[in-house]
Amino acid sequence: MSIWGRWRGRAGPSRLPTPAAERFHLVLTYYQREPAYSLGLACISAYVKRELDDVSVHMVPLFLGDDPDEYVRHVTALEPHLIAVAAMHPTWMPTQPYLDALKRACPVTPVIVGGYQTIVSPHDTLAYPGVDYVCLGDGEEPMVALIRRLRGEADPTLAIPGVLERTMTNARQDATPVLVRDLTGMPFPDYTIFERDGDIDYLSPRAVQSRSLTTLPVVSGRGCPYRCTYCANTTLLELYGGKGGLLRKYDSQAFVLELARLRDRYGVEFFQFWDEEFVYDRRYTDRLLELYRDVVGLPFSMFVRIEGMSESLCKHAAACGCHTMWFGVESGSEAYRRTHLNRRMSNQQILDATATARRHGIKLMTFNMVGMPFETLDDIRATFALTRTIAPELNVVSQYFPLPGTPMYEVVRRHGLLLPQSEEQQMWPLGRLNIREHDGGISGHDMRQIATEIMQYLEEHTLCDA
Ligand code: B12
Repeated sequence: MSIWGRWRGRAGPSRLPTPAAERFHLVLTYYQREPAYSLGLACISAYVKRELDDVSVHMVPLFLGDDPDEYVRHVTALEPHLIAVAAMHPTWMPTQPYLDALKRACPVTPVIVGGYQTIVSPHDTLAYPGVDYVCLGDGEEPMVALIRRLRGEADPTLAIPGVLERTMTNARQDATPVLVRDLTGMPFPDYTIFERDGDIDYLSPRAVQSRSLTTLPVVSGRGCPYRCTYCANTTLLELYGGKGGLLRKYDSQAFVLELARLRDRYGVEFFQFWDEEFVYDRRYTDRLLELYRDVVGLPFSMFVRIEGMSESLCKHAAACGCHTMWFGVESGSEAYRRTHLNRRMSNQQILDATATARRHGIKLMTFNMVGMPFETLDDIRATFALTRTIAPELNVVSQYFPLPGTPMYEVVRRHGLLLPQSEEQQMWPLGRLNIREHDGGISGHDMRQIATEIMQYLEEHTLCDA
């Protein structure tokens, strides 16, 4: 009796592999406006490959404007036994037409969706035709359990922890999200799934560092201790029972050796640390940076909060190769930040921190949001006055987008400012409000006006390395 057999034919929608094929084909896919890594899927791939034999993992990214038929041809050619979709709230709607096309082409191939969309809105996602399973938290263990189930190695009548499934009655579902509590036992993300002819340079995320450098995003851990009202991290803090549960780190020694391996494997010339907040644990970060300097020795960038940009941190980071610090300003109005964003730093603190970084030769990339609820034209003018003073090498401006599960989403919903979501919204240019016009907020007309000025500023003031 082959390993596949005991529960053959009783599972939900599935296309069990014939004994001859034996290998289980897992297709990972995610929608992005422009080419970008999905570290979430890379972590899942690494764990599935470590825990299960006979599984082939294929990545089929989906980009804005991709032809659905071409995409379906690409996916079906891989003869998937399971299709795993990563989705954020803003990318879920644009993903749907491709899911529809997939389901028309291979109706019995099961589809699981995971990521922030399902962490925040699991039932809405499961209700979408063509979705068979949704993952409620971290995906590593649930994916292994689901593959075992689909291969007939687990009792299909038993619920899979952390997974909701369409064909199972709610009563029997185990809706407890499975959370990776300790990263030190987990494999590092599997970047091979992004390779094209053994190369990954085509995905190098551009920022302030030179466009010619092979750049790789990495994370030394997961989680952020802060509760900014517009960010999904607040949802994660609830999910993990506070920062004690959410903040996790890889073993620093093992992590640095992994970076050295990736450097040599892919000819990496620059690392971007994509940890939401890289320095909240100074003892860990200081040790990691020393090891990094001695073992890896490449320039890098990091996400950091203003409060973390102290003299000692900037001095140490610069000495270890820090090229750029990325941080959120979001709004230049102290009052708006304090009242609406739960961000209490003063403008003077922001200016002192950026001066400290500059003194140590560190470049700056800042993030602003515009079009937020109860944000006035004067507030946005204050944002750009402060940005001009900071004069970052690169300033990224996003049009505020209400994210379900965040405190600010509740404010928008409570005040009746939600707009019906549309696929096109993804493509809306900066300057088009993603919420209804309202008293005390900027008008649509003024938003378009100031957006033109912002784009002009960005054109004239973006100073990326040649
Ligand atoms: C790195 C990052 C990016 C990167 C890469 C995004 C990507 N493809 O993953 C870039 C810079 C491209 C990016 C862009 C954007 N981002 Co971003 N980003 C992040 C960040 C900082 C870290 C995400 C990460 O890699 N975590 C580490 C990995 C290992 O964890 P993970 O992704 O959570 O994956 C685990 C689970 O979620 C789950 N899982 C994930 N995918 C799947 C799939 C399946 C099938 C399963 C079963 C499980 C599963 O298992 C994984 C392993 O345990 C988060 C902040 C945060 N708090 O996480 C914001 C975050 C994800 N981004 C967010 C947003 C809104 C965006 C933008 C829309 C912003 C904008 N307006 O442009 C754009 C979207 C771009 C686009 N549409 O193309 C939001 C999403 C919120 C939401 N409710 O959807 C977050 C949470 C930040 C926030 N402000 O709230 N982002």
